[in-house]
Amino acid sequence: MEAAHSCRLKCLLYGLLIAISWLSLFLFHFQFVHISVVAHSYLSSSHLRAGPAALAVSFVVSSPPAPPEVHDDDAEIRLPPSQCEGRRVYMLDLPSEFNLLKDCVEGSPAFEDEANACVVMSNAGLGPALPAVAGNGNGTGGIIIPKNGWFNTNQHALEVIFHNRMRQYECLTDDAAAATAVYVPYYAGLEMYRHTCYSSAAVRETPSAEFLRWLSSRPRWAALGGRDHFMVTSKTTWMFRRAPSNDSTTGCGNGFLLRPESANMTVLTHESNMWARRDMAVPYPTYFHPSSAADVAAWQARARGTRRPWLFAFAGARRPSNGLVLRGHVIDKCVASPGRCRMLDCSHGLEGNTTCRSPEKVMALFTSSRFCLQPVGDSYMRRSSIDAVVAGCIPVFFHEASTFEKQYRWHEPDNGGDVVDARRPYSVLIPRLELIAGKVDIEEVLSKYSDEEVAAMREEVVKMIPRFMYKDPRVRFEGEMKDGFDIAMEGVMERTRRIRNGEDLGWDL
Ligand SMILES: *[C@@H]1O[C@H](CO)[C@@H](O)[C@H](O)[C@H]1NC(C)=O
Ligand SMILES: *[C@@H]1O[C@H](CO)[C@@H](O)[C@H](O)[C@H]1NC(C)=O
Ligand SMILES: *[C@@H]1O[C@H](CO)[C@@H](O)[C@H](O)[C@H]1NC(C)=O
Ligand SMILES: CC(=O)N[C@H]1CO[C@H](CO)[C@@H](O)[C@@H]1O
Repeated sequence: MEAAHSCRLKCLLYGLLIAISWLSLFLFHFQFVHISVVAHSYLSSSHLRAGPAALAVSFVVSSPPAPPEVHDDDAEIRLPPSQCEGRRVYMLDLPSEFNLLKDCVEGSPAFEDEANACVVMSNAGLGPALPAVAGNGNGTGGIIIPKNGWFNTNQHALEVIFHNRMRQYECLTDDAAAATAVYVPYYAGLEMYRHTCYSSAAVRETPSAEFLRWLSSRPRWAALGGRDHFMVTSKTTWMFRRAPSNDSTTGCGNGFLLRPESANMTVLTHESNMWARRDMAVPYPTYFHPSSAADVAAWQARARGTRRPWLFAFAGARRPSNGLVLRGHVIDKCVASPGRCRMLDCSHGLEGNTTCRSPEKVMALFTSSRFCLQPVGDSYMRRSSIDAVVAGCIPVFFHEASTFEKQYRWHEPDNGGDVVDARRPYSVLIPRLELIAGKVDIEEVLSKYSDEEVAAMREEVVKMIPRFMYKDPRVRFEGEMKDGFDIAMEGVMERTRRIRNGEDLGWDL
């Protein structure tokens, strides 16, 4: 990790520069949006000690994550042929040069450093298991982290978790021709970690471009030009939309989603561009990965019953950028209401302060608050919104593009539509411009909800928990319950069936 240390200061400075250059790169006519390398909800909410820049380095120094401990011996989990009609998936076998986890072997030096990607992606992508924690954040007992099913999961781990779930998918087939869809287990997000920024276009573009060239030369691709292929990337859409022709070394990300091969595939990301979609967003992984429906029900009961002394809460950092005055505003409001708002201030959290990387602290705060504020950060959607759902804390959004209706269209329980009210049954939308202009006040808006209304909204949130979490991919789940993976697969299969029927599907389904 020597390189990580020497890089730290430089990387921070570069980070600032890049944040600024991204602003100009992606200055949409619609809205400001600040997209930086640091696509982290709590600045460095993950347990990557030295922050995202160091993760990039750790991928270079000692390479990526373990081929998951899941085995594929599960004839018994396969459904009878009739139930797999129209749902069969062929999982591509990638040559080892495209396996980004191939050097992560348990016992290797890569496993010694807690901040290393191999550890981050351990337990089939769930990360290290969390020990049970008692207390409810307000010193009155209860449980913050139950003893089963909780992990320090990195927010960029979904491509690994998803791959492991696919290994257990009940309608896998070895017969490529018989498959409705083809799953491409390539980790485009992990690949990007190795050179997110600072490097030339060639360095950033070449690996994934080579992968796509290989992929589109497979015999199975030819049938539909890849339009029955799907893959998962653990990043926002913005990181994959850099013009591939741009050889500047100052930018970040790559042009993965702009390539013709990706344009044909169904690509899942964590945030799509609601004004010009090329992909489908699916929820970030949170810390809860249960192995039975009973675990989920027990946690839901806990989320319903917990005492919530705080009216609202916020976990995050101030941002230096002028574009993010909203952040500062939200923090000021919270600080100004000490009896009603509580926050995890991550402003000093980039180096050496673990406050914001602690799942215990985040869950303690969110399970003792009624509303959880989710102002725009590096991009519109924050992993924190998913943590809020799991904690039974009603999310408060400040921009339409942050809402589940606009982002998680498959997972959102009502399947959205295009109408966004100022008041939803399970979330609150406070338009940021009115807030910044001083026309509305957060505390005033939230205080107006009666206890009964809050309880009713919270009940909706609690009912959504299964859809917004991912089961433990290493075990066979006990009981019936659809999780984020199951919902995503239903969406992928439905979409692929329609494509195969000749429908010319865009992304605005
Ligand atoms: C994308 O799909 C179209 C329609 O099937 C096909 O003509 C085109 O060649 C495909 N693109 C690639 C890069 O395979
Ligand atoms: C190339 O990228 C840089 C930095 O991201 C940006 O400033 C510049 O405008 C881009 N040029 C083109 C032609 O897109
Ligand atoms: C960590 O951050 C918290 C909250 O901002 C602050 O109170 C604390 O002093 C910081 N600790 C260290 C060691 O920097
Ligand atoms: C330690 C602490 O923050 N205790 C608070 C728990 O909640 C009660 C009632 O809402 C407050 O009065 C305490 O100060």
